[in-house]
Amino acid sequence: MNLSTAHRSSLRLPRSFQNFRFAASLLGGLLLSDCLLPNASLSQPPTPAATTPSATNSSATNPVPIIFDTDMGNDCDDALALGVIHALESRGECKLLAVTITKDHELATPYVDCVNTFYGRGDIPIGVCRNSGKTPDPGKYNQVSQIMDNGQFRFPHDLLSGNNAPTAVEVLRNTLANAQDHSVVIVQVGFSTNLANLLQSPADAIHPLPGRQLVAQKVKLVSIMAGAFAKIPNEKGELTDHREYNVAEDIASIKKLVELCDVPMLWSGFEIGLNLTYPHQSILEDFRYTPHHPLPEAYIAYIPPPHDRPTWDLTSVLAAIRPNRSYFDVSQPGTVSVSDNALTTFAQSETGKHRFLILNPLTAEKAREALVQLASQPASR
Ligand SMILES: [Ca+2]
Ligand SMILES: [Ca+2]
Repeated sequence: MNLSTAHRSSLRLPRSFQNFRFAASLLGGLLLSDCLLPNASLSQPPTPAATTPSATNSSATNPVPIIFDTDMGNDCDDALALGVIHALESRGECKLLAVTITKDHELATPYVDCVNTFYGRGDIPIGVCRNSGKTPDPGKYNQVSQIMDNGQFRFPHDLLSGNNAPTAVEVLRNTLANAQDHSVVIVQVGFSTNLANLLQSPADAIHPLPGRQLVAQKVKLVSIMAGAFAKIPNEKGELTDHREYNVAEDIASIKKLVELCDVPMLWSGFEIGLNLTYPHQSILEDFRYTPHHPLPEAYIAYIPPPHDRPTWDLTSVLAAIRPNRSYFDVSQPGTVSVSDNALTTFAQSETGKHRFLILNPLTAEKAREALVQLASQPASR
């Protein structure tokens, strides 16, 4: 696949591949066993998430402060992931401080504001990355924000265009400046453009520290959906190295992120969400508490049921906010490196700040059902 065409929408699985996956599942969970062996040869077994020192602790009295950095509009998992964050905030488990966007199209902002407003949090700051040239197409579902019923927006919002939004770096620096030290979890589920720009930002009137030091002081964990840490079946079912979309779209920026980010990073590779699909029955059945809902309408606009979309971005949210619930296993520590052709490689080391998620067949269904219940949880403050 040409990198320039490695768009999430082009990753819609052909029928032959879906049949392969179905056959594989019948053959005793091939995808969950044989295909999920990490590239890295681990000299020690993976550790359950519950014992991960880089994991954040959450409790009802101490919600995790979170920044969500997303390429909203390129795939519907970003929309579901934002819904999961709101559900967890309603449960007192996190607090969404800001959303920053790496999709360079003006309609991503109004859609995010629609979702935030739907959940009763329409004033959450939203920052954008204008003129980056990263996926400047409108995408398949951000137009949901533009739907009118009887002359009114179906999904109320007051940020009408990303052209009027502050830059992501401004929003990120402001948000971190006002946060407690070593408290913030950044969940990055799109390209690394915004975080690379933040890490390279100079001291300014917002905060006297340059970006790299500001992140080191304020951020506790970066939970990132990017890369691949297992071989991925191609359309013929052959296991291959995978150039993951979020990496391939901005290789220079993810290299900068890896180089300059001094805080722990938890990676959800392509194989996690691929093998933990969101059941389309939930899209059809679980959102009926309201006539219109911005999540299923986005999902259906992206790929209508019956299609079980991978949960890529949702997994990075769940693992970050509920680290002690053993939804996933976690690798030993090490360091991820990114090649010039968008491949990610993990090298285990005791001093490494990176870990990656490992899907455990014994807990995968628990993780899937948690994501379904959270994504479809009725909105409440
Ligand atoms: Ca708003
Ligand atoms: Ca995404």
